[in-house]
Amino acid sequence: MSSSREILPHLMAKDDGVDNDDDQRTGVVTKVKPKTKKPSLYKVLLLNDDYTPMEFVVHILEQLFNKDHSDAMKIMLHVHQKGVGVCGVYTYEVAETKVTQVIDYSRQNQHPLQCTMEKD
Ligand code: TYC
Repeated sequence: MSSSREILPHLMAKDDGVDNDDDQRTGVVTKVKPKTKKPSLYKVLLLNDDYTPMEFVVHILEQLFNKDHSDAMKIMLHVHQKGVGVCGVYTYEVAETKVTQVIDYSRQNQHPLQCTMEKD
């Protein structure tokens, strides 16, 4: 005698990772682990120097890090006074892209501004 499991497998519950104990025929146990690991995050850091104009740093924070003018000013002044500051936190590849964009854009404009990233 066939069970509905064999005749209508497409109507049976999907495997949602929970072991429903419905493997009685073979004794095989299947347990699928939902894979939802959160990605590591990285801080993008701006470094102070004596030559890059303050307005240029503010411009970078507004254009590349989507800061409003007030936040951009605060971050720029923090870096100016402390030597280093966080301009954003991103996944690895996004952080890497931001660092490259800051350095490339700064060099195109003959400024020595430095930018780096570190694990959050
Ligand atoms: N120290 C620079 C100046 O006095 C301004 C500056 C701020 C430069 C932040 C870099 O990441 C920086 N013109």
